[in-house]
Amino acid sequence: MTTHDVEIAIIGAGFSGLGAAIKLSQDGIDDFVLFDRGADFGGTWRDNVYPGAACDVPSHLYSYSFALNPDWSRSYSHQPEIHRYINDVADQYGVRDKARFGSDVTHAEWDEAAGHWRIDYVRDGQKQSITARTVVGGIGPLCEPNLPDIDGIDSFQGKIVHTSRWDTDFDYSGKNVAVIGTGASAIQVVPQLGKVVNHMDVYQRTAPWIIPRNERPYLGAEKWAFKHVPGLQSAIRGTIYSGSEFVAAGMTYAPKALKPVEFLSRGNIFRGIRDPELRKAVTPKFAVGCKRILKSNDWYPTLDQDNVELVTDGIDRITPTGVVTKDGTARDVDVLVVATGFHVTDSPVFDTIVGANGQSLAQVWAQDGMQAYKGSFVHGFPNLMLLIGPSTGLGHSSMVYMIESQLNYLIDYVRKTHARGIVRTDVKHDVQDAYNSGLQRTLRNSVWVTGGCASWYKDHTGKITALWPGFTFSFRNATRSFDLDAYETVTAEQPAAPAKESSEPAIATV
Ligand code: N01
Repeated sequence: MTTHDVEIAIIGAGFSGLGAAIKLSQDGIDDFVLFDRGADFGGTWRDNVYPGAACDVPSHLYSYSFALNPDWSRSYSHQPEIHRYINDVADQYGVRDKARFGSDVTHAEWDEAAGHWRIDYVRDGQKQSITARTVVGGIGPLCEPNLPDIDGIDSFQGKIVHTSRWDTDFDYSGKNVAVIGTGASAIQVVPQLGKVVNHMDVYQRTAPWIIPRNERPYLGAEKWAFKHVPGLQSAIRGTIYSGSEFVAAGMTYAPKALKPVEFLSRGNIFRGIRDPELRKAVTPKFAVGCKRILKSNDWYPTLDQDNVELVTDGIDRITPTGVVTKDGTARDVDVLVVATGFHVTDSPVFDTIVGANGQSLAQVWAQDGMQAYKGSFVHGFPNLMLLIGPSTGLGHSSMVYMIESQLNYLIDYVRKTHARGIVRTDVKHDVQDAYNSGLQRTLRNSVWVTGGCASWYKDHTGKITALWPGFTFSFRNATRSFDLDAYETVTAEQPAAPAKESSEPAIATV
């Protein structure tokens, strides 16, 4: 009989880790802890505090189905409100005392002899360890900042800041600033900086497609209705969800159907920029949808401001005082804002999770790329379930929907393994391979493969392994129940105490 300190250890207190904690406690599982290096719940919505940080999925869809929020103040929520919402939900469901904040998990390794995971973490400068039968990885793909490998970047003597590690104490007003990157983070921070800085150079490597953002504050009457009219919020949510699924179909099966999105974006450029040369410079050269479609009303007008210069010549190197482009032009600045995204398919976290044969996720994925079964389980890593793992990302809809789908799978995994006394679960290699081959077949004609762009959706093999192709309700169906047949299982000699088993999914709504 093996022992362990806790039944389940959750790593990460963002939307996915918190969702796991809530669903486990609702299902009567109390023997779990949740680790996070931060000070409260929120994950990426706690860490990304740059000015203008906001969600580009409408508020009513970007929330848990089991904790709808009638108090959203705007049609698209901004970071402080989402961060507050996540913490309110944690309190509402009484799971805050399960969290060990300020705990940086440095290593997690499966101990075959003991039949559990050993998790090492640092808290208050002290190294500590805990063992758990199951690990739930709610680490999130957008947590490890990607610092660009640009010659001389370490020599820069001014202020350097990554968007996801924003220094809120620093005064940016009146400064000369360079921003590297024109992705989702940059298009939000640049318009805010443009209001206060003396001058700003925006270094664009690839122009993104950007459509208008129909954001507005909700009227008092609307908020009253969200609260008091039964079903209204769910109906709005369902409408937004269904509209997004059409975009999914276009991206996956018929990229030409996305032409109207391109027209919207071209209109956005035309309205926002007067100079024909600048219009040309910001017009993308790849198929719309291949990279994330961005939403902004103030990005183009900001680039058109007199104190802003769009630089497209390509960065050659960074010097102690500024940036030199490939044409030899040097532009000195006080501040370097690095808006260059995250390590998604090459996260350093992958080095720290070690499976049954002593190999880390990074080592296992080095060969054939980032792969899991249903974005959740990886062969050779028993009793480890990833939330928002490989092939679960979206370019068009709410990740919270995908997370809730995986929470169904998690709860059914826990119920079935407990009911049968199963102590070790490892997805079959051939099942995982077949699943991923199927995904790659679905992706063949998608815009992400045919659209002519480089994106963080691809891993080092060139395959799209960060995205879920197709409709999200297919993923919901695939994760509705835990398919034990896909797994090699080991049962304890003494079956564990029976837990309730049900054919009903834990959550089922949009
Ligand atoms: O990062 P990105 P992000 N030299 O990887 C450029 C989510 N998010 O932080 O396109 C010069 O998209 C790079 O250029 P290129 C959302 O899922 C959501 O902006 O590779 N430039 C690109 O322009 C999003 O997709 C919200 O040629 C370099 C930029 O840096 C994800 O987070 C808000 C470079 C990186 O763009 C990441 O967004 C914010 C180099 N060496 C973020 N390296 C919502 O609204 C990179 N770049 C929900």
